Amino acid sequence: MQEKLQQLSIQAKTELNQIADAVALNNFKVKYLGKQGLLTEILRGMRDLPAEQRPVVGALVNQVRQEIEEQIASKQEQFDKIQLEKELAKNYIDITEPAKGHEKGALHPLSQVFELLIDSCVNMGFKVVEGPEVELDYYNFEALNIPKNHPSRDMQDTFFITDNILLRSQTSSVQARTMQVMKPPFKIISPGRVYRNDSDATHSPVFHQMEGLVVDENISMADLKAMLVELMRKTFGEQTQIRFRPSFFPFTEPSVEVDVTCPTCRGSGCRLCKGTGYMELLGAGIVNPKVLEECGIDSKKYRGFAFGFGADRVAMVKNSISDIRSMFRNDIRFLKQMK
Ligand code: FA5
Repeated sequence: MQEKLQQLSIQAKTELNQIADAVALNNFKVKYLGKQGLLTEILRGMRDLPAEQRPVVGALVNQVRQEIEEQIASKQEQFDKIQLEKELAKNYIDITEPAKGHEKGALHPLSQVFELLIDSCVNMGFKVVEGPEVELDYYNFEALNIPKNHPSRDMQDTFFITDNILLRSQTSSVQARTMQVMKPPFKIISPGRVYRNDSDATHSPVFHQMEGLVVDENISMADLKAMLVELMRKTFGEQTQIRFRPSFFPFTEPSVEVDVTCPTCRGSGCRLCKGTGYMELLGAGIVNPKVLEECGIDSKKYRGFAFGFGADRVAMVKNSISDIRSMFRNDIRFLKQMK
Protein backbone atom coordinates (compact mmCIF):
# COMPACT_ATOMS: atom_id res chain seq x y z
CA MET A 1 0.00 0.00 0.00
CA GLN A 2 2.93 2.28 0.78
CA GLU A 3 4.30 1.57 -2.68
CA LYS A 4 0.93 2.32 -4.22
CA LEU A 5 0.86 5.63 -2.41
CA GLN A 6 4.33 6.59 -3.60
CA GLN A 7 3.38 5.74 -7.19
CA LEU A 8 0.21 7.82 -6.84
CA SER A 9 2.26 10.74 -5.58
CA ILE A 10 4.67 10.54 -8.55
CA GLN A 11 1.77 10.15 -11.01
CA ALA A 12 -0.02 13.16 -9.49
CA LYS A 13 3.11 15.34 -9.80
CA THR A 14 3.64 14.37 -13.45
CA GLU A 15 -0.01 15.06 -14.32
CA LEU A 16 -0.02 18.33 -12.47
CA ASN A 17 2.99 19.58 -14.45
CA GLN A 18 0.99 19.18 -17.66
CA ILE A 19 -2.08 21.02 -16.46
CA ALA A 20 -2.50 24.31 -18.34
CA ASP A 21 -5.77 25.82 -17.14
CA ALA A 22 -8.13 26.14 -14.17
CA VAL A 23 -10.73 23.70 -15.58
CA ALA A 24 -8.16 20.93 -15.96
CA LEU A 25 -6.89 21.71 -12.46
CA ASN A 26 -10.38 21.28 -11.03
CA ASN A 27 -10.78 17.93 -12.84
CA PHE A 28 -7.43 16.86 -11.41
CA LYS A 29 -8.57 17.79 -7.90
CA VAL A 30 -11.73 15.68 -8.26
CA LYS A 31 -9.73 12.79 -9.73
CA TYR A 32 -7.35 12.58 -6.77
CA LEU A 33 -9.09 14.16 -3.76
CA GLY A 34 -12.80 13.87 -4.62
CA LYS A 35 -15.23 11.45 -2.88
CA GLN A 36 -14.61 8.87 -5.56
CA GLY A 37 -10.97 10.02 -5.97
CA LEU A 38 -7.88 7.85 -6.16
CA LEU A 39 -6.54 8.87 -2.74
CA THR A 40 -9.92 8.37 -1.08
CA GLU A 41 -10.06 4.92 -2.58
CA ILE A 42 -6.71 4.03 -0.98
CA LEU A 43 -7.95 5.40 2.34
CA ARG A 44 -10.95 3.11 2.16
CA GLY A 45 -8.57 0.15 1.65
CA MET A 46 -6.99 0.86 5.05
CA ARG A 47 -9.79 -1.09 6.69
CA ASP A 48 -8.16 -4.28 5.44
CA LEU A 49 -4.74 -3.45 6.90
CA PRO A 50 -3.45 -4.99 10.13
CA ALA A 51 -4.02 -2.58 13.02
CA GLU A 52 -0.33 -1.84 13.63
CA GLN A 53 0.20 -0.71 9.99
CA ARG A 54 -2.74 1.65 9.94
CA PRO A 55 -1.11 4.64 11.72
CA VAL A 56 1.99 4.43 9.47
CA VAL A 57 -0.06 4.22 6.26
CA GLY A 58 -2.50 6.81 7.63
CA ALA A 59 0.35 9.27 8.17
CA LEU A 60 1.64 8.61 4.64
CA VAL A 61 -1.82 9.13 3.12
CA ASN A 62 -2.07 12.46 4.95
CA GLN A 63 1.38 13.48 3.75
CA VAL A 64 0.55 12.64 0.11
CA ARG A 65 -2.83 14.45 0.43
CA GLN A 66 -1.09 17.53 1.87
CA GLU A 67 1.53 17.51 -0.91
CA ILE A 68 -1.14 17.26 -3.60
CA GLU A 69 -3.22 19.99 -1.95
CA GLU A 70 -0.20 22.30 -1.75
CA GLN A 71 0.65 21.68 -5.40
CA ILE A 72 -2.95 22.37 -6.45
CA ALA A 73 -2.96 25.60 -4.40
CA SER A 74 0.30 26.75 -5.95
CA LYS A 75 -0.93 25.96 -9.46
CA GLN A 76 -4.21 27.78 -8.72
CA GLU A 77 -2.23 30.81 -7.58
CA GLN A 78 -0.31 30.82 -10.88
CA PHE A 79 -3.56 30.66 -12.88
CA ASP A 80 -5.14 33.45 -10.80
CA LYS A 81 -2.12 35.63 -11.42
CA ILE A 82 -2.22 35.03 -15.17
CA GLN A 83 -5.97 35.77 -15.22
CA LEU A 84 -5.48 39.00 -13.25
CA GLU A 85 -2.74 40.15 -15.62
CA LYS A 86 -5.01 39.45 -18.58
CA GLU A 87 -7.82 41.52 -17.01
CA LEU A 88 -5.46 44.38 -16.22
CA ALA A 89 -4.08 44.39 -19.75
CA LYS A 90 -7.64 44.51 -21.12
CA ASN A 91 -8.74 47.42 -18.90
CA TYR A 92 -5.48 49.31 -19.01
CA ILE A 93 -5.68 52.85 -17.67
CA ASP A 94 -2.69 55.07 -18.19
CA ILE A 95 -2.85 57.29 -15.16
CA THR A 96 0.03 59.39 -16.45
CA GLU A 97 -1.86 60.38 -19.64
CA PRO A 98 -2.83 64.08 -19.61
CA ALA A 99 -6.61 64.59 -19.07
CA LYS A 100 -8.77 65.56 -22.04
CA GLY A 101 -9.74 69.24 -21.67
CA HIS A 102 -13.40 70.29 -21.56
CA GLU A 103 -14.45 72.49 -24.43
CA LYS A 104 -15.28 75.97 -23.20
CA GLY A 105 -18.72 77.27 -24.06
CA ALA A 106 -19.51 80.88 -24.92
CA LEU A 107 -22.47 83.20 -24.88
CA HIS A 108 -24.51 83.51 -28.08
CA PRO A 109 -23.35 86.60 -30.08
CA LEU A 110 -26.69 88.22 -29.38
CA SER A 111 -26.43 87.66 -25.62
CA GLN A 112 -22.92 89.17 -25.76
CA VAL A 113 -24.33 92.26 -27.49
CA PHE A 114 -27.18 92.62 -25.02
CA GLU A 115 -24.75 92.32 -22.09
CA LEU A 116 -22.54 95.02 -23.60
CA LEU A 117 -25.38 97.43 -24.45
CA ILE A 118 -27.13 96.93 -21.10
CA ASP A 119 -23.89 97.34 -19.08
CA SER A 120 -23.00 100.55 -20.93
CA CYS A 121 -26.47 102.03 -20.39
CA VAL A 122 -26.70 100.97 -16.74
CA ASN A 123 -23.33 102.68 -16.20
CA MET A 124 -24.90 105.84 -17.65
CA GLY A 125 -27.71 105.65 -15.08
CA PHE A 126 -30.42 103.81 -17.05
CA LYS A 127 -32.81 101.44 -15.32
CA VAL A 128 -33.85 98.18 -17.07
CA VAL A 129 -37.61 97.57 -17.49
CA GLU A 130 -39.43 94.85 -19.41
CA GLY A 131 -42.72 94.60 -21.28
CA PRO A 132 -44.86 91.79 -22.75
CA GLU A 133 -44.17 90.28 -26.19
CA VAL A 134 -47.87 89.60 -26.74
CA GLU A 135 -49.06 93.18 -26.62
CA LEU A 136 -52.14 95.34 -26.93
CA ASP A 137 -52.51 97.33 -30.14
CA TYR A 138 -52.84 100.36 -27.89
CA TYR A 139 -49.28 100.22 -26.47
CA ASN A 140 -47.62 99.10 -29.71
CA PHE A 141 -49.34 101.72 -31.88
CA GLU A 142 -52.15 103.93 -30.62
CA ALA A 143 -50.41 105.40 -27.56
CA LEU A 144 -47.44 106.10 -29.84
CA ASN A 145 -49.46 108.38 -32.12
CA ILE A 146 -50.21 105.65 -34.66
CA PRO A 147 -54.04 105.43 -34.81
CA LYS A 148 -55.87 102.48 -36.38
CA ASN A 149 -55.72 102.46 -40.20
CA HIS A 150 -52.95 105.10 -40.22
CA PRO A 151 -50.60 104.56 -43.20
CA SER A 152 -47.50 104.62 -40.94
CA ARG A 153 -48.55 101.19 -39.60
CA ASP A 154 -47.31 99.82 -42.93
CA MET A 155 -43.73 100.66 -41.85
CA GLN A 156 -43.89 97.55 -39.67
CA ASP A 157 -45.48 94.40 -41.08
CA THR A 158 -47.19 93.22 -37.90
CA PHE A 159 -48.40 89.76 -36.78
CA PHE A 160 -51.91 90.30 -35.37
CA ILE A 161 -53.50 87.76 -33.02
CA THR A 162 -56.87 89.54 -32.83
CA ASP A 163 -57.92 93.06 -33.87
CA ASN A 164 -56.52 94.41 -30.62
CA ILE A 165 -53.78 91.94 -29.68
CA LEU A 166 -50.51 91.46 -31.57
CA LEU A 167 -46.92 90.23 -31.30
CA ARG A 168 -45.15 93.48 -30.51
CA SER A 169 -43.35 94.86 -33.56
CA GLN A 170 -41.14 97.22 -31.55
CA THR A 171 -39.94 97.64 -27.97
CA SER A 172 -41.33 101.21 -28.17
CA SER A 173 -44.47 99.67 -26.63
CA VAL A 174 -42.55 99.71 -23.32
CA GLN A 175 -42.13 103.51 -23.68
CA ALA A 176 -45.87 104.02 -23.43
CA ARG A 177 -46.25 101.53 -20.54
CA THR A 178 -43.38 103.17 -18.61
CA MET A 179 -44.57 106.76 -19.08
CA GLN A 180 -47.97 105.81 -17.68
CA VAL A 181 -46.49 104.50 -14.41
CA MET A 182 -43.20 106.36 -13.76
CA LYS A 183 -42.89 109.96 -12.66
CA PRO A 184 -40.26 112.04 -14.52
CA PRO A 185 -37.36 112.49 -14.48
CA PHE A 186 -36.38 108.93 -15.47
CA LYS A 187 -34.02 107.03 -17.78
CA ILE A 188 -35.00 103.51 -18.84
CA ILE A 189 -33.89 100.88 -21.33
CA SER A 190 -35.94 97.88 -22.39
CA PRO A 191 -34.24 94.99 -24.20
CA GLY A 192 -36.37 92.25 -25.76
CA ARG A 193 -37.72 90.19 -28.62
CA VAL A 194 -39.91 91.68 -31.34
CA TYR A 195 -41.70 90.26 -34.40
CA ARG A 196 -42.34 91.37 -37.98
CA ASN A 197 -43.29 89.62 -41.19
CA ASP A 198 -39.88 90.27 -42.74
CA SER A 199 -37.09 87.97 -43.96
CA ASP A 200 -33.85 88.62 -45.87
CA ALA A 201 -30.11 88.93 -45.10
CA THR A 202 -30.66 91.95 -42.82
CA HIS A 203 -34.25 91.24 -41.65
CA SER A 204 -35.47 88.36 -39.49
CA PRO A 205 -39.14 87.68 -38.55
CA VAL A 206 -38.04 87.38 -34.90
CA PHE A 207 -35.43 89.90 -33.90
CA HIS A 208 -34.29 91.89 -30.88
CA GLN A 209 -34.42 95.54 -29.98
CA MET A 210 -33.27 97.64 -27.09
CA GLU A 211 -35.43 100.64 -26.43
CA GLY A 212 -34.15 103.67 -24.53
CA LEU A 213 -36.20 106.53 -23.08
CA VAL A 214 -35.13 109.61 -21.12
CA VAL A 215 -37.74 112.07 -19.82
CA ASP A 216 -36.61 115.21 -18.04
CA GLU A 217 -36.76 119.01 -18.27
CA ASN A 218 -34.68 120.72 -20.98
CA ILE A 219 -33.95 117.58 -23.04
CA SER A 220 -32.62 118.38 -26.51
CA MET A 221 -31.39 116.63 -29.65
CA ALA A 222 -27.83 117.36 -28.43
CA ASP A 223 -28.41 115.11 -25.37
CA LEU A 224 -29.66 112.30 -27.60
CA LYS A 225 -26.72 112.61 -29.99
CA ALA A 226 -24.09 112.78 -27.24
CA MET A 227 -25.53 109.74 -25.50
CA LEU A 228 -25.74 107.68 -28.70
CA VAL A 229 -22.21 108.59 -29.83
CA GLU A 230 -20.89 107.54 -26.42
CA LEU A 231 -22.82 104.24 -26.57
CA MET A 232 -21.62 103.53 -30.15
CA ARG A 233 -18.01 104.20 -29.19
CA LYS A 234 -18.29 101.84 -26.23
CA THR A 235 -19.88 99.21 -28.45
CA PHE A 236 -17.74 99.41 -31.60
CA GLY A 237 -14.58 101.28 -30.61
CA GLU A 238 -13.36 104.78 -31.38
CA GLN A 239 -12.64 104.17 -35.09
CA THR A 240 -16.17 103.25 -36.16
CA GLN A 241 -17.89 105.73 -38.47
CA ILE A 242 -21.42 106.70 -37.39
CA ARG A 243 -23.97 108.56 -39.50
CA PHE A 244 -27.15 110.36 -38.37
CA ARG A 245 -29.86 110.67 -41.05
CA PRO A 246 -33.12 112.63 -40.79
CA SER A 247 -36.06 110.20 -40.69
CA PHE A 248 -39.68 109.84 -39.64
CA PHE A 249 -41.40 108.06 -36.74
CA PRO A 250 -44.90 109.13 -35.64
CA PHE A 251 -43.82 109.05 -31.96
CA THR A 252 -40.70 111.26 -32.28
CA GLU A 253 -40.25 114.72 -33.78
CA PRO A 254 -37.64 115.36 -35.08
CA SER A 255 -36.56 111.79 -35.85
CA VAL A 256 -33.28 110.29 -37.02
CA GLU A 257 -31.90 106.95 -38.09
CA VAL A 258 -28.37 106.03 -37.12
CA ASP A 259 -26.08 103.95 -39.33
CA VAL A 260 -22.68 102.41 -38.81
CA THR A 261 -20.02 101.24 -41.29
CA CYS A 262 -21.19 98.06 -43.12
CA PRO A 263 -19.72 94.83 -41.63
CA THR A 264 -19.10 93.25 -45.02
CA CYS A 265 -17.54 95.98 -47.20
CA ARG A 266 -16.35 98.25 -44.34
CA GLY A 267 -17.79 101.30 -46.11
CA SER A 268 -16.95 100.76 -49.79
CA GLY A 269 -20.48 99.60 -50.72
CA CYS A 270 -21.79 96.04 -51.30
CA ARG A 271 -24.99 94.04 -51.78
CA LEU A 272 -25.64 93.78 -48.03
CA CYS A 273 -25.66 97.57 -47.53
CA LYS A 274 -27.20 98.16 -50.98
CA GLY A 275 -24.11 100.10 -52.05
CA THR A 276 -24.37 102.72 -49.29
CA GLY A 277 -21.37 101.53 -47.21
CA TYR A 278 -23.52 101.78 -44.05
CA MET A 279 -25.92 99.56 -42.11
CA GLU A 280 -28.92 100.97 -40.24
CA LEU A 281 -28.76 100.19 -36.52
CA LEU A 282 -31.43 102.25 -34.83
CA GLY A 283 -34.16 104.82 -34.93
CA ALA A 284 -34.33 107.71 -32.47
CA GLY A 285 -35.70 111.18 -31.83
CA ILE A 286 -37.30 113.67 -29.48
CA VAL A 287 -40.50 112.19 -28.02
CA ASN A 288 -43.53 113.69 -29.76
CA PRO A 289 -45.42 115.90 -27.19
CA LYS A 290 -48.65 114.16 -28.26
CA VAL A 291 -47.22 110.88 -26.90
CA LEU A 292 -46.18 112.52 -23.60
CA GLU A 293 -49.70 113.92 -23.17
CA GLU A 294 -51.37 110.59 -24.10
CA CYS A 295 -49.31 108.91 -21.36
CA GLY A 296 -50.09 111.54 -18.71
CA ILE A 297 -46.86 113.58 -18.77
CA ASP A 298 -46.99 117.38 -18.88
CA SER A 299 -45.41 118.20 -22.26
CA LYS A 300 -44.98 121.88 -21.31
CA LYS A 301 -42.67 120.95 -18.44
CA TYR A 302 -41.02 117.77 -19.72
CA ARG A 303 -39.37 116.63 -22.92
CA GLY A 304 -37.89 113.28 -23.76
CA PHE A 305 -35.62 111.50 -26.16
CA ALA A 306 -36.00 107.90 -27.26
CA PHE A 307 -34.07 105.39 -29.31
CA GLY A 308 -34.60 101.81 -30.52
CA PHE A 309 -31.53 99.68 -31.34
CA GLY A 310 -31.66 96.62 -33.59
CA ALA A 311 -29.54 94.33 -31.34
CA ASP A 312 -29.13 91.69 -34.06
CA ARG A 313 -27.71 94.32 -36.41
CA VAL A 314 -25.22 95.32 -33.69
CA ALA A 315 -24.16 91.64 -33.43
CA MET A 316 -23.83 91.50 -37.24
CA VAL A 317 -21.58 94.54 -37.35
CA LYS A 318 -19.45 93.46 -34.39
CA ASN A 319 -18.90 89.94 -35.77
CA SER A 320 -18.94 90.73 -39.53
CA ILE A 321 -21.97 88.46 -40.04
CA SER A 322 -23.33 88.71 -43.57
CA ASP A 323 -26.76 87.08 -42.99
CA ILE A 324 -28.80 87.90 -39.87
CA ARG A 325 -30.66 84.57 -40.09
CA SER A 326 -27.48 82.56 -39.49
CA MET A 327 -27.67 83.67 -35.84
CA PHE A 328 -30.89 81.70 -35.34
CA ARG A 329 -30.01 78.45 -37.16
CA ASN A 330 -28.08 77.15 -34.16
CA ASP A 331 -25.29 75.78 -36.36
CA ILE A 332 -22.55 75.09 -33.84
CA ARG A 333 -19.80 75.59 -36.50
CA PHE A 334 -21.05 79.15 -37.02
CA LEU A 335 -21.53 79.90 -33.32
CA LYS A 336 -18.02 78.62 -32.46
CA GLN A 337 -16.53 81.38 -34.63
CA MET A 338 -18.23 84.01 -32.46
CA LYS A 339 -16.43 83.12 -29.21
C1 FA5 B 1 -38.42 101.15 -34.73
O1 FA5 B 1 -38.73 99.98 -34.49
C2 FA5 B 1 -38.64 102.24 -33.73
N1 FA5 B 1 -39.43 101.74 -32.66
C3 FA5 B 1 -37.29 102.75 -33.25
C4 FA5 B 1 -37.42 104.01 -32.47
C5 FA5 B 1 -37.46 103.95 -31.09
C6 FA5 B 1 -37.52 105.25 -33.13
C7 FA5 B 1 -37.57 105.12 -30.35
C8 FA5 B 1 -37.63 106.41 -32.39
C9 FA5 B 1 -37.65 106.36 -31.00
P1 FA5 B 1 -37.33 100.62 -37.02
O2 FA5 B 1 -38.51 99.94 -37.62
O3 FA5 B 1 -36.50 101.41 -37.94
O4 FA5 B 1 -37.75 101.49 -35.82
O5 FA5 B 1 -36.43 99.49 -36.32
C10 FA5 B 1 -35.37 99.86 -35.47
C11 FA5 B 1 -34.17 98.99 -35.77
O6 FA5 B 1 -34.51 97.61 -35.64
C12 FA5 B 1 -33.66 99.12 -37.18
O7 FA5 B 1 -32.79 100.21 -37.28
C13 FA5 B 1 -32.94 97.81 -37.39
O8 FA5 B 1 -31.64 97.88 -36.78
C14 FA5 B 1 -33.76 96.87 -36.58
N2 FA5 B 1 -34.70 96.08 -37.41
C15 FA5 B 1 -35.87 96.48 -37.96
N3 FA5 B 1 -36.49 95.46 -38.59
C16 FA5 B 1 -35.70 94.39 -38.43
C17 FA5 B 1 -35.77 93.00 -38.82
N4 FA5 B 1 -36.83 92.52 -39.48
N5 FA5 B 1 -34.76 92.19 -38.49
C18 FA5 B 1 -33.71 92.65 -37.79
N6 FA5 B 1 -33.58 93.92 -37.37
C19 FA5 B 1 -34.54 94.78 -37.69
